[in-house]
Amino acid sequence: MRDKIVAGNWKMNGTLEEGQKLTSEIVNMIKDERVNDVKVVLSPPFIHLAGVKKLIGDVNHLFVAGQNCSDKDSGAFTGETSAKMLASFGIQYVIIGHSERREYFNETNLQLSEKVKQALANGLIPIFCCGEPLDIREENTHEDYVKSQLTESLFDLEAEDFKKLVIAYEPIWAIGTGKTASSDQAQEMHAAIRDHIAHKYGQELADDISILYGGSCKPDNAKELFAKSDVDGGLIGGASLKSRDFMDIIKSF
Ligand code: 3PY
Repeated sequence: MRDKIVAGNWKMNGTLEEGQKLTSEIVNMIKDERVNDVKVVLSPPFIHLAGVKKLIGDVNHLFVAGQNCSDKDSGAFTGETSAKMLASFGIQYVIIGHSERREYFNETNLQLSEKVKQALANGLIPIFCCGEPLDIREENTHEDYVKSQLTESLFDLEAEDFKKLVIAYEPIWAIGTGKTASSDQAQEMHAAIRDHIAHKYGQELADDISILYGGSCKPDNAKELFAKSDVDGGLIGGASLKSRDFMDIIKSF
């Protein structure tokens, strides 16, 4: 049985007060409302991580993720945060390779491979993002594009490491644009990703990997997306900043 996961990517949003308010609201809703078997991950900016972790305490279902980690272990890398530091704060997940990191910070598949290894070596679960830009989708080469992202960043891992990963498929043309991939488009890509993993690591392992959909996932489309057999949850952008919307997405399973 694969984990069902809904992860809120706050991106660079929220003052101290706003971050605390949002976290407290989510904690209270999770305590009060039925959440089935969903793992809920909050991924605030680095500066909020310790505070969010503290507010969450040991509430069931709730986990915390970094939005990034360094590809280096430690040293003179001003502004960077290592996987080891995240782990030392009790953080459980880390988002790696979000398209905004790839586009605005020029992160390459090779560098992301190092980040994944840093995360795994420090006991963090990487949420590895992949996805194609609009021109690649229009050329109809999106499957090959996403498969290469996975091959180049992840396929040198041993099976026992690979099976710890969570994959997030986020078509770039659907991020922050209000456009969502249809549930059929999402299912098609998730199945292709799972198939690609199965070719390398075997069907049994591939069947155990959670693949999340990201890109304008909202309360009104989450149910249809999550109903698809290869969609195991979502990586949620804007809608994760509103506690009611985020909860409604979580409860779409
Ligand atoms: C979005 O839905 O906008 C995201 O980028 C989630 O990571």
